[in-house]
Order: sequence, then structure tokens, then C-alpha cells
Amino acid sequence: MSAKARPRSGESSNHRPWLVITTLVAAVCTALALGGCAKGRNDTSTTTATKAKAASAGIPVYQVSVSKFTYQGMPDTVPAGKPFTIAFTNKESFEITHELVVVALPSGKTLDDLIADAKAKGPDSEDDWLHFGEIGEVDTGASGVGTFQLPAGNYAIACWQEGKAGGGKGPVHASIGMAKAFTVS
Ligand SMILES: [Cu+2]
Repeated sequence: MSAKARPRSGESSNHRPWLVITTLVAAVCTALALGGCAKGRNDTSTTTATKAKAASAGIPVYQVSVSKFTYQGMPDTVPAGKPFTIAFTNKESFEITHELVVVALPSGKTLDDLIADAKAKGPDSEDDWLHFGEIGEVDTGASGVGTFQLPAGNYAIACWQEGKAGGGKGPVHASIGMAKAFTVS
């Protein structure tokens, strides 16, 4: 569904989240999210319902949020080879779209390399990193949910959206620090 929601050139089918066992996206629109439902989310399930489903299946649910272009709540380590769910909420105080893309940090690469790449190449830099699924466009006041299952290794979550506070385009968010490394072990 993320491919439909945000097609990008250069993403081949094997670049898609083949290890994601399920990806559920729930858009929760609040009164503050002006036109926040207009982007055509078809899934009407709520974050609460998804959490309940995940909890009943024994899958841990991590509450991750973003404010001031900074992810909060993402654990430093998650278990390898076991499903986990991220409930991602955009808690900005202004209207903006964020995302949570899970990518591998290959041997010899660090989060600093990802950030430097985003600074140098902007949105095109997203394709430099192997994707393991994502929670696509989440507007201010909304939440998205995804379930992931990852082999052991080093990973990051990052946002390659380009919106800026007040409207228009600014630097890709990963380049200004909307990225966090985590370990799967
Ligand atoms: Cu962002």
C-alpha cells in the first residue's frame, strides 16, 4: 500500500518491503488535521483496533512519535526474526507530512552516513538504502501503523519527506536529523 500511496521512481519490486509480514495503515484524523483525510487512506481501522489485534497476537507494539522533526519512542534494540508493530504518530504543532521508512545500515555505514547522503542528494538519497518497509505519509495529528519482522543487523528509521513548516518544500527531513538508528538482535 505504501507503493500506491507514494510511488517513487527507481524503486523496483524487490526493493519493496518483502520482509514485512503485514502492514496496516490507519489514518486517525482529528479536528485539527485540516483536510487531513483527503489523501485517500482506504483503511479505516483505528490505531486502537490495530494495537488490540497486535497485542492479542503477542506482538509488541512500540509507540513512536515525531515532533520538531525528531523521532521519539523508537527502542534502541528490537528482537530479531520476530514481528513487532510500530504505531507512528505525527505530533507536530504545525501541518506537515512525515513518514517512517525502515532501512538497513549495511556493514561500515552509520546513521551519520545516511544523514550526510540526505544532505548531499536530497530525496534521491532514499534509493541508496535497502528498504524493509515503511509507514507512509502521516499528516499532523494522524497515526500510521506497520508490522515488521527483521533479520539481525543494523537499521535506521528515517523520513525523506520535504515539506517545511508553513508550507512549501525544504530540506529532506532525514538531512535535518529525522533519522534514528536501531539494532535488531
Ligand atoms: Cu518528516
